[in-house]
Amino acid sequence: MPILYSFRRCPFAIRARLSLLLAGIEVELREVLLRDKPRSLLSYSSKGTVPVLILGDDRVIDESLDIINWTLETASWCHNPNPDSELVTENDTSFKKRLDQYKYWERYPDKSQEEHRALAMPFLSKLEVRLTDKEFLSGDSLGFEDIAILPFIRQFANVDRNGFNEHEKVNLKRWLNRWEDSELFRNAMVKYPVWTPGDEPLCFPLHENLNRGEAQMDAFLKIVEGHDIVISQGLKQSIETAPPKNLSILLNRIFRDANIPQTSRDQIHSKIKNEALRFFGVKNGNPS
Ligand SMILES: N[C@@H](CCC(=O)N[C@@H](CS)C(=O)NCC(=O)O)C(=O)O
Repeated sequence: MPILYSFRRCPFAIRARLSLLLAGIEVELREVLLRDKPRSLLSYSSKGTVPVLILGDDRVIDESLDIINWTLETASWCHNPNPDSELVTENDTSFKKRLDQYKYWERYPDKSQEEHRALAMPFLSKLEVRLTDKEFLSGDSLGFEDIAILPFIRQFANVDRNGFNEHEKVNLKRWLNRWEDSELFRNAMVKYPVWTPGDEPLCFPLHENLNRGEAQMDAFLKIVEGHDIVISQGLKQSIETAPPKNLSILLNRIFRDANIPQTSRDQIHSKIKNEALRFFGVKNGNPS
C-alpha cells in the first residue's frame, strides 16, 4: 500500500487526499507535525514539505500536483484533466503568497490586513467569473482545478468567515459551501493521530476499512458497547446484511436504535471515533 505523509490542515495535502479519495486509492496515512518532521519523511524527500507519497516501488512523489496527476493516471476521476492549468499556477504562486500575507499579516507589517486582503481579491474575482454560468471551475463537471484550488479558497475564507460570507461573491460562496458540505471533503478531513515510527499503520480513507469484514465489524460493535450503548439484535442483523459505508452513518444508526439523546451524541461520537480510528486503521488488522 502506498504511504502518504500528510498534515491535516495543509492545503497542498488536502488536495492530494481529495484526489486519492476520488480515485479510490487507499494509502497508509502518516500524519506529521511540521515542527517535528519524522526522519523517514526527510530521508524520502529532503525538502521537508508535505504531502509526500511513497509508492510500492519506493518511487517518491513530493509535489501535490504530481500526486493529483498520478491519481489521474491510476483512475480517471475527471473528464477534463488539466495539469497545465494557468489558474492553478496562479493559485500556487501569486495567490498563495497573498493568502499567506493576509493570513499572517502581522509578519508583513508594511500593509494592513485589509490591504493584504484586497491584493488577493482579483484572483477570487477571476474564480467568481468562471463560476458565473458553470458549477465547477473546470466546467460542467468536477475537475483538476476544483480539487487543486478548493483548499486554498477555504483557507482564505477561514481567516474571516463572516467577512467572506458578507462578500458579494455569490458563486464562489456557493461553490465553497457545496464542497465543505460534501462527504468527500469530510472524509478528506478526518483527524488522524500524529504518526510515530513503530505505530500500527493507519489506512486512509477510513470508510474503506469498514468494509473489511465481519470480524472487524464485530470488534467495532464491541467498542460501541464498551461505551454502555446497547445494540439490538435487529440492528446487528441489518448491519450484517448491509454494512453501512462509513463510520458516521453506522454510528447514527446505532444512536437512533439505542435512543441516545441528540445532546449526548456529539461527545460519544468523537470518543468512539477516536478509538475506532485506531482500530480500523490497522492494516490487515487482527481484531483480537
Ligand atoms: N509545492 C509543494 C508545497 C507543499 C508545502 O509547502 N507544504 C507545506 C505545508 S502546507 C509544508 O510542508 N511546509 C514545510 C514546513 O512548514 O516546514 C506541494 O505542492 O506539495
